[in-house]
Amino acid sequence: MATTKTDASERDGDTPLGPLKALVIHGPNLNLLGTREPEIYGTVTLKDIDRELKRLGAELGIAVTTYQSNGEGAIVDRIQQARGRADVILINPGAYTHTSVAIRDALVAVGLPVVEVHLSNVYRRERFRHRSMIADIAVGRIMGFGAASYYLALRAAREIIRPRAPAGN
Ligand code: CA2
Repeated sequence: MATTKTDASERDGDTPLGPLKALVIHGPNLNLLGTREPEIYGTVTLKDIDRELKRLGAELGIAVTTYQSNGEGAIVDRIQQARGRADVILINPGAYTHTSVAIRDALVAVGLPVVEVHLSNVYRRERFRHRSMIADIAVGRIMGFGAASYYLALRAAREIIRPRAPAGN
């Protein structure tokens, strides 16, 4: 008899599948969250955000891996490593959003759907923050909701990543 599956780790009828995989990348200075400039970036720490992303991911059937680096090259390396290992990339490239052709090129090369995330609404800030090097290659952008931008982005990711076919298909 057919059963109704509500567990997101068992999609497509009765075939058990592994959870979808999201890689969340935080760019430079985001390790300082919660310790400086709370009026712009809030009081939540990056550790808090990562913990909530993993908890929410478990609820949504998404295995969440998080990564933070202050280095452009390190971020490029991490994006390249995601090929075949992640289904979607959520990225807040921090200040590199506005400058980095290298991060853009890596995201294009890896070919995974990308959700661009920002804590602040960059359009309410200085003009140089209005330009994003990845806006046009992202599936979508979520900004302005503080830490909740990440959680909304994870929910958005759940909508855009197609279930993988069962092994052998
Ligand atoms: O709003 C965002 O998420 C940004 O990506 C944050 C970047 C900024 O350069 C972008 O224009 C918008 C800056 C991240 C710096 O994070 C800090 C956190 C606490 C204290 C100081 C910096």
